[in-house]
Amino acid sequence: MTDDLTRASKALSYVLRHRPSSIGVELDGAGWVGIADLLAAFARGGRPIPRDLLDRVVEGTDKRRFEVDGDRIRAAQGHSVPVELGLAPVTPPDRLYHGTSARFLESIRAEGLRRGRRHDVHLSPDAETAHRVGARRAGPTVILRIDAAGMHRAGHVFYRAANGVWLTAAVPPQWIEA
Ligand code: HQG
Repeated sequence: MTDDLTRASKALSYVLRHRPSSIGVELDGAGWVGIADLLAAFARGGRPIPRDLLDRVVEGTDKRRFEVDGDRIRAAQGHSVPVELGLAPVTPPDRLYHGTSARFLESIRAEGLRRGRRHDVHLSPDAETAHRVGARRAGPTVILRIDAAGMHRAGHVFYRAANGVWLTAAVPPQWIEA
């Protein structure tokens, strides 16, 4: 990504996931805000995002972090503010993956995967994606294989965000295979 795209993507992530109040906008209960209102608020705050740059952020990144519906936008997932994305529970594939740093392993083996400040634990549909997620962290990357079918049979609920990320509330240690 170019610097402009990266900067705009980070600014949009911050506002749409974590701190809408930082530029004085409000999200609705499902995380949506009007695009015109959002861009006006960025401009008022002295960090304007041109509309064509917003469009390139929405369409141009492989992560598909944002969803546009008509004249409104929301983050596809990753919120720390309370939103109800309205995703339907879905049967997961048999295996899902979680990429992380080796330095977290001991704690993860003891406690399972915890959602931290996000709404859910994020899981990847394939090992390559999980590797990319884990490589954001310092230290050697490890890929954990999750028995999603077993979890689902045991009553754990899974959702798939619009960008293909799998979400579930927590992964207790017994479902982590590797
Ligand atoms: C770790 C990015 C110790 C967990 C990515 C992770 C993804 C534990 C970190 C999305 C733990 C949380 C999500 C435990 C979990 N003990 N460490 N019990 N349980 N952890 O960023 O999954 O750029 O909140 O392994 O591509 O890394 O935001 O979650 O390392 O899709 O669009 O605690 O974020 O996308 O880190 O990443 P995060 P994540 P975006």
